[in-house]
Amino acid sequence: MAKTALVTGITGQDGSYIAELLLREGYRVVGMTRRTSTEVHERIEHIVGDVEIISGDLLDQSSITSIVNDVRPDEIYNLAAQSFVPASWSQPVLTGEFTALGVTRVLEAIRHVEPAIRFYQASSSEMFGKVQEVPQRETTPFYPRSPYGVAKVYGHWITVNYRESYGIFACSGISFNHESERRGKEFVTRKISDGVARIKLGLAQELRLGNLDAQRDWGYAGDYVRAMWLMLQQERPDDYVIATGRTHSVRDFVRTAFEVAGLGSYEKYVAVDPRFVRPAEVDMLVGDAGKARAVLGWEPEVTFEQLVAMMVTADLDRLAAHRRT
Ligand code: NAP
Ligand code: F7E
Repeated sequence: MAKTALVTGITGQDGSYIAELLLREGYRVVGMTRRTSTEVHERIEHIVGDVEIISGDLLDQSSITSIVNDVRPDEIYNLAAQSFVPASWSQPVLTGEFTALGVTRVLEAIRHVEPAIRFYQASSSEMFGKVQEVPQRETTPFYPRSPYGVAKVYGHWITVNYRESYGIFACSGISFNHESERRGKEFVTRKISDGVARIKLGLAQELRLGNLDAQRDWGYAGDYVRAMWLMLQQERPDDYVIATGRTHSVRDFVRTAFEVAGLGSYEKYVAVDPRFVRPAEVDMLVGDAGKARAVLGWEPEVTFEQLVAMMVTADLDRLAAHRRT
């Protein structure tokens, strides 16, 4: 019999990729979405006929419990969150409600409805924040630097706690930044690929950014969702770092993106704008995914250079097509 998976955050970047993977694996895929006055599900438009969409909200325990009760999933991928770090300073309480307590609500639904359901929690390298060790691995102590990072630390430990308290098959995937042409335009990589494409097509003259010296371990979202799925196929639940093991600065990303577009040096187009500088920064992240490699057999396939090229090309194609219509 086909397995059933419930995906919270199916309309987000990762939700769309995991839904595609699960459909390929023959799953019945159910996505939880929150009610909005306009139904824009851009990232899953191409598979909307193949997945079931149910309305529910991470803020609302009863909606989550009834969805779990009705759907009876074998696996739950908890990808929904307030995921934009700067918004966590302007909306810290809401971020805690979604990104921290939302995890407990899903785990409570599992505990009450069917404790055999397998659970994936989307934890984050933002938990390492002011890093205590280089590279960061599963045992590296956390030192979050934003309300988002703090909320994710809670989500991580409540996942571990429900595994240890109730024997739930609950896994925490500590993912480092992963990107794609479906990344939200407020995140730096997509802001750069979109901005570069606009400059190339004469739709913009400059690109305003914050801290160009921050370093991140950037991978491709399509590779990362494979690791999430693999975690729930193991004999035992555990926590894994998912990363490429290579780090680059925002400046490297900018430079490569301008080169891909054939615009030459970025310096005459990029302005540093203090509005995009954060109250507390995560200066450098680089992960050690040795455990995922050894236990899950997981390897990232897309390199940094391929990722930048993929994103810039996609934005150039999209904007050029839009201009023709
Ligand atoms: P994303 O594109 O921002 O998607 C977030 C999803 O959460 C959207 O589908 C959003 O729905 C949904 N959501 C937000 N609040 C909700 C609520 N109250 N109830 C129900 N759904 C809600 O994020 P992503 O990049 O795909 O990331 C997926 C998960 O991985 C997140 O938990 C993120 O924090 C975590 N993570 C991401 C990265 C990364 O680099 N991408 C790295 C580590 C961890 P709407 O469409 O309605 O807004
Ligand atoms: O920033 C710097 C900024 O917003 C990356 C989320 O998916 O990954 C993501 O969080 C870096 C930071 O991602 C701009 O200061 C410079 O150092 O793309 P970002 P993030 O904050 O690392 C983690 C793993 C998650 O879990 C999160 O959910 O880029 N930066 N100039 C800028 N950042 C933005 N957004 N905009 C700028 O103009």
